[in-house]
Amino acid sequence: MNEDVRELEELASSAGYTVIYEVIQRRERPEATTFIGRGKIEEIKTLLSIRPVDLLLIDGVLKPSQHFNLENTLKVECIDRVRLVLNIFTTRANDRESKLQVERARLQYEIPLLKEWIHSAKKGEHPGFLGGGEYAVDVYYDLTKKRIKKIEDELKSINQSHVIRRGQRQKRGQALISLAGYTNAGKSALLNALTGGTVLVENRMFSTLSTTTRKIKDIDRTILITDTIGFLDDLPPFVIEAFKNTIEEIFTADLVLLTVDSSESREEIKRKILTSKKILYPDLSPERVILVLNKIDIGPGRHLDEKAISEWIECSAIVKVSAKTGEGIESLMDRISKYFPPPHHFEVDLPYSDKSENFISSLRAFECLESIRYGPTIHMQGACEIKDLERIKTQVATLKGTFKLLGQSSIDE
Ligand SMILES: Nc1nc2c(ncn2[C@@H]2O[C@H](COP(=O)(O)OP(=O)(O)OP(=O)(O)O)[C@@H](O)[C@H]2O)c(=O)[nH]1
Ligand SMILES: [Mg+2]
Repeated sequence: MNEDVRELEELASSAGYTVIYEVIQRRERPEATTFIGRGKIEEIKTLLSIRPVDLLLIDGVLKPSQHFNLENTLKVECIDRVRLVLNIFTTRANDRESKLQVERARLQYEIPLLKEWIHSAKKGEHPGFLGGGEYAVDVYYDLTKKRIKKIEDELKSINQSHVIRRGQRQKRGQALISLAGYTNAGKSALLNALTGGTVLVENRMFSTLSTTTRKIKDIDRTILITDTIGFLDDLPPFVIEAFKNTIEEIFTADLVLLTVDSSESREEIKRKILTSKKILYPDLSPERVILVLNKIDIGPGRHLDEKAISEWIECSAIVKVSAKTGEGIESLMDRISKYFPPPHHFEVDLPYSDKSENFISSLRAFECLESIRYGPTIHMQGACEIKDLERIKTQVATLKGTFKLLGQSSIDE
């Protein structure tokens, strides 16, 4: 297999296509009108006459005019990298939100192509869309624009429910981790290893399109983890934009596990890390990222020099694991626990006063209050992060109350 087109072959097989033959062209930049140079076009024509194929896959992103000219010249359907990915997405979308996201991306992909059709139909270079002439393309173009608008409205309203859910999660003090990384890195396998779950894991690209959230096991605090769509090189911004709802889950998480397949060559690892970096940074700060080198049970991952990796990407930690064998999962759990220290539980008794009531309101506002009982004193139980402990203790002392840290020796103020 030629290394240069390996990824295209993987994408093709993920889309269910069988590759019959490969043609490699080496040139500085694509040919302006047909993407492929004239000589290669003749070579492909000959190949096609000997062994016709259903599709010609192009490892690149065609401009609408190149697409149009290439199909016209070769008389075979041409699919570029973006279209191929969109075809895979279409077969994988299985819930309302991902179906809408994929449809939006497909329509946005088609818009410039439609413009090209309109342009050439007007110049009389083309009989017109589906034989319906220039008018039919115009109508289809308008319908496409309207449909995109409708999809965007529906996606916005679905996103509202995500925003509400995130708000509720924060109120409950639940932390959220999201998995991010190149497609097929093992994100879903890692979710299963950390949660004991059984989400779909497959040796195919883009198995996961929609998000799934599960609770991390064996940690003394509710930490949720969300699986997300994988990344790929060379995807135009509109494809990433189409999956805005899903990608937003990554940016709003408290911590991101950036997962990398470390079983590949050093160059591939670097390329995939840099692609992920381009999508995630600078909207995500490196302190919120743990780089997880997965698949250390195969390939050179366990021997990778962390110093070299930190030259490619800044992050808060690098952990080597195998989601398959479980190796390193415990140290990843330790890292996660350190990142989210369990809340500190305390008991407070306060005398009755207006100032005490104000203090109780502030505890409520910060979601630190777990229970309250009005007796001879106001007796409360609560929990907070370590950073808030000192402030609460000082306020209780000012109010002439008593403060006791539960699970530790009592501290009377
Ligand atoms: N040897 C080995 N294989 C792994 C490991 N983790 C995942 N895999 C395999 O890698 C392939 C991809 O795993 P997934 O978990 O589906 O990857 P993903 O990142 O969720 O992929 P997409 O959802 O398609 O973006 C599957 O064949 C897994 O069995 C690992 O630690 N070691
Ligand atoms: Mg997956």
